[in-house]
Amino acid sequence: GGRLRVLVDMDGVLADFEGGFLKKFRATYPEKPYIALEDRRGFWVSEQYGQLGPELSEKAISIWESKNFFLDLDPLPGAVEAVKQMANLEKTDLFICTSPIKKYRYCPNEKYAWVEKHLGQEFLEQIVLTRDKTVVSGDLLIDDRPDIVGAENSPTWEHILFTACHNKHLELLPPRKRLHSWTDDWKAILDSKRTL
Ligand code: BVP
Ligand code: MG
Repeated sequence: GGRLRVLVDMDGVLADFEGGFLKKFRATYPEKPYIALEDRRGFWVSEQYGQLGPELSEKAISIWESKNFFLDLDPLPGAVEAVKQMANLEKTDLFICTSPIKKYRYCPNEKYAWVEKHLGQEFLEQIVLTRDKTVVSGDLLIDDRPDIVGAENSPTWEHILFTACHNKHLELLPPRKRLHSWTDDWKAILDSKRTL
């Protein structure tokens, strides 16, 4: 068989976007209501905060548009170790495939800085920044967003839904699969895509 190409998302898969958001939202707006991670539903934080109060969508957005938001995100448990292991597997090419926000002052730069800080300089070669993951080719895409669509109607990858607070209640239609966390058997998912 040839090489297996695995695309791994960053926010919600390697970096704790939801936890980092909630921590900074509460510190910045201590008087405002917030949504506990247990109560998160739907991919868009901004939409659920908008339902809480009319000004809360904008306030939520201001958090991830701020300097150091993306850089300060903690790695999710086991993520750094898993990605390093994956990158070292034989016949495996790992790419970090991540969508920056459109407010580009800090986010793209900080995503590179985060990868260098937590994974090492050699992983800067593996970064793919795109707002449309369907045009990136790969065998697998590990991503916490349930609905990944774009210009390409038939992406080459199989999407593995990485479990997050906002998607854990969704029931997936077969044959869709989940990776429940980085302690789940990601090697078996990779091996299931390898050819003889
Ligand atoms: O850059 C992150 C934050 C942004 O979407 C990107 C998710 O990237 P992937 O993990 O899919 O690669 N983002 C933006 C909003 C609202 C914008 Br208005 C949001 O509610 N949640 C969110 O993650
Ligand atoms: Mg994500």
